Amino acid sequence: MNTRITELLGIEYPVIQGGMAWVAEYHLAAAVSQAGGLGIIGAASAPPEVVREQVRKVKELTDKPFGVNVMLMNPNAPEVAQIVVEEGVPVVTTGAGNPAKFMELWKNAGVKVMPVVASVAMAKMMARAGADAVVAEGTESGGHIGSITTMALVPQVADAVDVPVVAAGGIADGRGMAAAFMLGAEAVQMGTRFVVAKESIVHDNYKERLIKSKDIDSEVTGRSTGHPIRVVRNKMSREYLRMEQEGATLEELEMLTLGSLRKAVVDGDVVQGSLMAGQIAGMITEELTCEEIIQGIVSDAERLMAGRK
Ligand code: TUI
Repeated sequence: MNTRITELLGIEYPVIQGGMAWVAEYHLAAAVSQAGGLGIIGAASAPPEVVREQVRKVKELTDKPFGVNVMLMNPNAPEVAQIVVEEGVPVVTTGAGNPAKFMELWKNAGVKVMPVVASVAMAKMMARAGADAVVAEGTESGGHIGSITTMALVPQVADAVDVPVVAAGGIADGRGMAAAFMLGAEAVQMGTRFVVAKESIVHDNYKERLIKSKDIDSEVTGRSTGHPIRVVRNKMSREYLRMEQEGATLEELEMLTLGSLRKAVVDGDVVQGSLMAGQIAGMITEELTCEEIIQGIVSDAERLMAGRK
């Protein structure tokens, strides 16, 4: 399973953990990196100094490569971008926007940059701007999503750029990983699978809700606002969709969701909290360690790709 991505990042297995808001903190990132994948701290909307602390804690737990995801809708993104350089973070992924204005800073510092993209146009733009790889994220993913499926997006991105492509969205096992490789990807990024990892600090109520969820329990809120968010359906998502249909203002909708991800992740409020998760949640049936998840997916994918059942 050596690919241009394992070479680029200096990791053992082509498995990357998504930079999920609230979820992707240092315990999870360190466990994924220790297990041979690439663990990622999700900076999301955290204060910049909290991100610095998180980075330092990962370094205490592992000597292996890790990354930080810079969420570009965060007004503090410029400070986070700078901290990444100051702390010598080896890899950056970006989400929910165009990281062009930070490319020079990161490239000059030797940071490997992998923007998350949801379209061919964005992938091309990022490759031209000097990205080392792109993460092509399909609409099956949890959280903030684009509109193209992983099945359609990954091969079109792979055809359009020369840099290696990481597939994300709807992948949680060896079959998904093998399929992604057939589509032209050289690594996979998984988020939802790692939400339910043993080392994930996510509240047990949230993990249990994902384990119980079925394929059709996935819902997208916020399509009308231009910021679609995929979640597992609950009272909160129903209320949001009702308000959206009734023409609520952006402000009213934001009031409803303010702090809702924290409510779900930290407080375990699966009724009023925002249960961000991908469409693959229905396939997750147990809580495993990051090492078990990575070993399982890689050995299953290798076996399938060798043509054995
Ligand atoms: O970023 C994500 N997923 C996220 S971020 C997040 S935190 C959040 N919480 C509430 C509201 C908004 C965000 C939760 N989940 N995935 C990566 C991703 N990036 N998916 C799609 C995109 C994307 C979209 C548009 C990347 C670039 C882009 O370009 C627009 C432009 O600026 O040209």
